[in-house]
Amino acid sequence: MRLGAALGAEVRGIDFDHLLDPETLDGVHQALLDHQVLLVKAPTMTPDQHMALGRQLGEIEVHAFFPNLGPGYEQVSVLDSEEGTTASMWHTDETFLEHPPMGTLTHAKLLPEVGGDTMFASSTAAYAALSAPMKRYLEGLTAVHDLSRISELRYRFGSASAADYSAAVADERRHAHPIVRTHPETGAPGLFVNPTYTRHVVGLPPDESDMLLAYLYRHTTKEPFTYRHRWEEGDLLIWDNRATMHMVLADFGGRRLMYRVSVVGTHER
Ligand SMILES: O=C(O)CCC(=O)C(=O)O
Repeated sequence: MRLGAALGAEVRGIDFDHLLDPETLDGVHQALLDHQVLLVKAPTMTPDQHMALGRQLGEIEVHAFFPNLGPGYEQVSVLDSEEGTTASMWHTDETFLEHPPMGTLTHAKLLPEVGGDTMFASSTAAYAALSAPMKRYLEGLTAVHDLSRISELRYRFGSASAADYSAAVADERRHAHPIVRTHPETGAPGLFVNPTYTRHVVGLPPDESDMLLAYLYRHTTKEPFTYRHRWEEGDLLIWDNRATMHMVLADFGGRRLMYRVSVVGTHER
């Protein structure tokens, strides 16, 4: 069942007590390519089952900086609003890596009474809607994605020190990616920049780079390219990290606790 016009669909009939049989796995994989964000109702799914499902889609990673469930469960990251971990700015996961994850599976454990929805945007739908001259302009441009951008923003807003920011820059966790990337499986071109990690467009002066990136963010997050997920506890969302951006709406008060597993991406083009 489709959830949004541009992206999002619900998949039913997954039995978490068993590994997916090859036919069901192919179906889930194809649905992910077709719809970019999948909802699976998984109220009883355990962290072991969460990891097992991730492993059926590929190798699962230990996230670069999120805390995790600890020994034996390092690949299950914990996003707990009470620990200050709420990803409330548009991003594609870990794009500062040479090979960002191909997808992420996020499970809602505890939700606030109201709010805390997650927004998704389809970067392939956004690219398709650009004018031909803009598509030509973007061809061949690359942008640097840098983990230290988070510290820079925190520094600007007063929640990180200059020393923290400098240390993050010195860490050199960055990578340049084409602004338009071809999806390795569907062949669809998509915009591949995001305000959390993308620092600048290579070869452009700062004001041109800022202007271009600001335009691309505004364009990609236009309503027709988005899907808003209103979570229920036990929801599992699987997103294609090669074709989407997402952000949590920080419009909630109570605790919001999510477990997440990311699948390593190795087939970028
Ligand atoms: O908590 C969510 O809904 C999304 C989490 C997120 O942004 C992430 O896992 O990268």
